[in-house]
Amino acid sequence: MPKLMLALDVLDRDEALKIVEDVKDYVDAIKVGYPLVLSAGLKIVEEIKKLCNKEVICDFKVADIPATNEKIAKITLKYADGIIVHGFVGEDSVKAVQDVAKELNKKVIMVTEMSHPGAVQFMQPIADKLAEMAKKLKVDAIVAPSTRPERLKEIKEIAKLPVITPGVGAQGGKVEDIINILDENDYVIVGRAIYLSENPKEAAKKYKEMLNKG
Ligand code: O7E
Repeated sequence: MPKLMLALDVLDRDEALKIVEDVKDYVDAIKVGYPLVLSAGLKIVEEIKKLCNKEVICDFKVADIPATNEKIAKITLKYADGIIVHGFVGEDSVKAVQDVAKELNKKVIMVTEMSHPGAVQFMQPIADKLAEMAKKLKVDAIVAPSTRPERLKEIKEIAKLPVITPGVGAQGGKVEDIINILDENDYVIVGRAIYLSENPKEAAKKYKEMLNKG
């Protein structure tokens, strides 16, 4: 059964912590990105971890030269359990982050093909190559889309690595369309369908149960 990762893209610290408190029994990991960190500061990661004792991943989709990637990774991984990087910038840029992560025993997760419609324009044509690179570099996991289950399957088969898959819920992806592709090392990311729900706790419970049934 795949795990559930909450994408906590709210803009207010107190709201974020309230949602974490509500859903902590049903989510396995929490992903924070620019919306929350630029609003509340990177220390929000520490606060979330203290509150729920779950893995917290920083989704900064790091995509710079190796020297700059290294700096970003050092600051981020002081707090977070893992960091998300782009692969299209090339092996050296990803390796720079991996070197930092290895020293700190943290995770590096690499994007292959994104979940939004525009990803077919430039990312899809190179996504298989990115999956091969992820395999070669032995990153800890890759990102591939729930909105295109056939691509999720193909990319997972190429990389043979754990997958973190966004697109379920607000972007139209459905648990039943991806559940058979995934295993217990994979994560399904759900954001708005939980945190914008009238009852985030019930929504998280519902997704957790759907993943368990699969
Ligand atoms: O659509 P939602 O609200 O369920 O949120 C999805 C989250 O996953 C959101 O934080 C978005 O930035 C992220 N995401 C995608 O939606 N598509 C992608 O291709 C990649 C990501 C992402 O998180 O990348 C790293 C895992």
